[in-house]
Amino acid sequence: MKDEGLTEMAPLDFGPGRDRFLAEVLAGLGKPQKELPSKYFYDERGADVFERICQVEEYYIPRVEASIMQAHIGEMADLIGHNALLMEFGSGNCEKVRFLLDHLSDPVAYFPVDISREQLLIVAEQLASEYPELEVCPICADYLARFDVPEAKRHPERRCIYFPGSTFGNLDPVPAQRFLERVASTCGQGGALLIGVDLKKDPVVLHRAYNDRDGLTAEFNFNLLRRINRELDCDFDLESFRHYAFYNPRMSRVEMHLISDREQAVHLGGQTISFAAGESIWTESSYKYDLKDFERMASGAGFNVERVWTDERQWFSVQYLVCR
Ligand code: AVI
Repeated sequence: MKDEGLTEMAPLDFGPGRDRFLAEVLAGLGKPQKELPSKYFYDERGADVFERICQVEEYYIPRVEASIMQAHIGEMADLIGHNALLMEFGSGNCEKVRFLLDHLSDPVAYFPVDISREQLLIVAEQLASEYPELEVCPICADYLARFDVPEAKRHPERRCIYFPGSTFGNLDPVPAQRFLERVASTCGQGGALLIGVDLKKDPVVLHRAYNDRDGLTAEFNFNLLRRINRELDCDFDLESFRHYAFYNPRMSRVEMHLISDREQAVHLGGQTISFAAGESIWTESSYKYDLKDFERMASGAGFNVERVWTDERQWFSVQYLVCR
């Protein structure tokens, strides 16, 4: 629901339309191991369920990351410096960036980038009214795809890209490496990346985090099928799939799947897609890193890891990378 009194704000729109959504879903379901792109979780309902996941006790990421931010925000703001242009990838409800903005010295602009058009517009309008001195320019885009970054009205001292929440972990290794290279070219020499990176830990903790008692992660997973049914005229029977998430230690990732309970077929874009009983659709991976592996990747993309902050248990890290 839009807040009254806020002016209508037009995003720069590079977001995928229905045709691309359909093409990507068909391509994923046509593979021997069926898969769906996790970026499509975040329609309005998916974004809302994800916000609720962030409040459950088992899903430690937001809580631990917030504690690291609170403990070290002064140092982070000093490193980012005066007059920065802040861009956020996967800005969601923009909750986290407020804390950062409140501590930065006269940031020139904030560019939130998100694929969820509805949520992006609402929160960008709210932020613009809360920070009247700040240029807020929402960009609707899949941040893995190429898109043009506009110039800020005021000249920034540096571009800093903020990528919290371990969303980086949702990228497979090759796209993850390419993503870091793209970020390095977007922020330019001397520019920075402030990134949340989830770390390897006890698999039991990970299992609980992606199998919460309230069933919110399952609901989040199912919402992808619900969205495909609604937006692409498909006929998935949600009752006949099960949420299945587990930690794969060999690949250092949590895998999320939807398992078909029975042999069945669904119809999409004029095609019939068959499922065997027990067959899975792989919907998401969440990679967990150790500090050395991540540093190697960052360095290969042209970044120096300047600072790493972690919590006492070393469950999560926030890292400040500078582009060489
Ligand atoms: C957004 N991303 C970092 C979350 C994660 O932990 O991979 C998405 C999520 N999937 C299930 N729960 C949360």
